[in-house]
Amino acid sequence: MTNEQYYELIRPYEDARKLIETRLEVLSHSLYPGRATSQAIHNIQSRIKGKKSIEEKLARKDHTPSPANARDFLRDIAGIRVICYFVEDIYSIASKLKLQSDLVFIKERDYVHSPKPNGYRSYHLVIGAPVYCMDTMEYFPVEIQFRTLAMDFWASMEHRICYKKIPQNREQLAEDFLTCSRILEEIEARFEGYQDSNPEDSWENAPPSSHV
Ligand code: 0O2
Repeated sequence: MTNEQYYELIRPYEDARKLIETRLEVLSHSLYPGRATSQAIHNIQSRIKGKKSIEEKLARKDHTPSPANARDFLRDIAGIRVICYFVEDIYSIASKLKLQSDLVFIKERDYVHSPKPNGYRSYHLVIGAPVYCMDTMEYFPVEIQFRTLAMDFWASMEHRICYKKIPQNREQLAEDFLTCSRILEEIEARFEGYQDSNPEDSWENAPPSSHV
C-alpha cells in the first residue's frame, strides 16, 4: 500500500471516528440527568490505525496488504477507547449508543462478563457510522473498547509487557497477570459499593431553593 493509498483509505474512517466520539461525549453528560457532577466517562481516547499496523494485521490474517482488503477484513481501522468509572456505565452507554437509529450494529465481544483466559476484561462494540459524500452514503466500522479505569490499567500494562510478545519467564508472568486481573476486579467491586454514598449533588436531596 502506498502512502497515498493509505491516506485515501483512512479519510472516511476519520469522519466515522469523529461522529461516534461526539455521540459518546454527548451521552456521557446526558446519561444521568440530575447527577450534575457524575459523568459516566472518565476519558476517551481514539486513533486511526497506522499503515504499518494495518499491513501487519492483514498479513496475520493471510491477506495481501491492499486498501480493498483493509476495507473488507479489518473492523478496527477507526478505534475509540472509552474509559468509564463503573461497569454499569459501560453497559448504559453501549446500550444507548446501540439504540441510535442512524448507526448500525456490527458485532460485540463481552470480555467483561467472560474475561479472556489471560485476564483481559473489556467490552468491544463495532458500530457502523454513516459517512455522507456528495450523493452517496456508506457505513464505516468503528471499534469501541469500553473499559473501567481498572480494566484499562491492567490492559495497558499487559499490552506493554506481554501482548504479541514472547517475554522471558512467560508462564510466571501469565500467572501474575491473571492474579492481578482478579485483584483489580475485586478492588473495582469495592469502589462500586461506595458509588451511591456521596449523593450531595443529586436533585432528590437538594433543598427546594438550591441552585446548581
Ligand atoms: P492492538 O495492538 O491493540 O491494535 P480482530 O483481532 O480485531 O480481527 P477480534 O477477535 O474481534 O478480531 O479481536 P478482539 O478480541 O475484539 O480484540 C481486538 C483488540 O482488543 C486488540 O486489537 C487489542 O487492542 C484488544 N485486546 C484483545 N485481547 C487483548 C489482550 O489479551 N490484551 C490486551 N492488552 N489487549 C487485547 P489488536 O489489533 O489485536 O491489537
